[in-house]
Amino acid sequence: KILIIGACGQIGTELTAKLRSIYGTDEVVASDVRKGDAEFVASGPFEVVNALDFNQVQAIIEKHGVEDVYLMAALLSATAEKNPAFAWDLNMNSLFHVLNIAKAGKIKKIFWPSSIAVFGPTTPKQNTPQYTVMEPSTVYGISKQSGERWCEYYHNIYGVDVRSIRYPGLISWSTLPGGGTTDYAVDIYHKALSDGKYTCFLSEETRLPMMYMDDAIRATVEIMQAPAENVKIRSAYNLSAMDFTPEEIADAIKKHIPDFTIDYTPDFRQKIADSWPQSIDDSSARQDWGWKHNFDLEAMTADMLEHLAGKVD
Ligand code: VAH
Repeated sequence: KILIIGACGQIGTELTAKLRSIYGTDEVVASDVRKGDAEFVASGPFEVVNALDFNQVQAIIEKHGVEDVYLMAALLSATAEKNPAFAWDLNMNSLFHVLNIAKAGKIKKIFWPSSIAVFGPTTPKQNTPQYTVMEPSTVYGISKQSGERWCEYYHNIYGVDVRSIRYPGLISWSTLPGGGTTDYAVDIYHKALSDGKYTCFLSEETRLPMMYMDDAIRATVEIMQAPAENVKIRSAYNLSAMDFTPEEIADAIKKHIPDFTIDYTPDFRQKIADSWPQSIDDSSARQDWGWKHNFDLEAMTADMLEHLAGKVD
């Protein structure tokens, strides 16, 4: 059995659907701190679980005979800056609970998401290597860097099989993002269809590593299905697909919606974006477990607009 904690989130929702399509609905228990949308909750086994409550998490794992846990609950970069203490508590202690339950032998495999937010202003910004200077300047980035250190420690010292990926900004049509700095790259498609224009909270030349959700979900499944001996890095793997600026994604949209216009009013999230890399070297993931991306900016834009065209109010 598989348990997804944080199943109602931007990644969790699509990850639940994908894992159920692979392993069968009844094999995948979705959980979140509160019930998500009724249709999703009714789509298969669902439990209300507070990721910060050790006993609740352990009880659900024992009740369902869970072997693999995907811990997707976290506060993302922008929200975490407004709530540092809670962000540290949720992002770190939820991880400790799952690592300790695995250390006790009650879980076989853990997936825990890291992020390019582990890199900071002193990190080389172009083609950022797997191993480099990492001085994250956001609460979220600090929690993800610390989490990576603990994942590697629990693997090396206690033999816990935990696997992790440094996700870039993720873009999906079926789920709205939750409080990230890269959320503009989702909002822009919705606004292009509903208003024909978009006011971007990052400046036009802000280049960031990005990935279509289809690719991110497939990478998550592939690293978890990889033979343990192939997962040589137990902190977290760099992962990449593309990088673009708000101006470049706007130009890609204009090819489908010629009258679309964009303007820029950078806010507090500009400082967060400026601390992150512009492009990522993910050669280790490609070498160790055969990672390769499918979607580039043009393919993502066509797929996003096609799916959203019928959906946007
Ligand atoms: C965020 N979407 O913006 C997340 C992600 C690299 C960005 O970690 O916080």
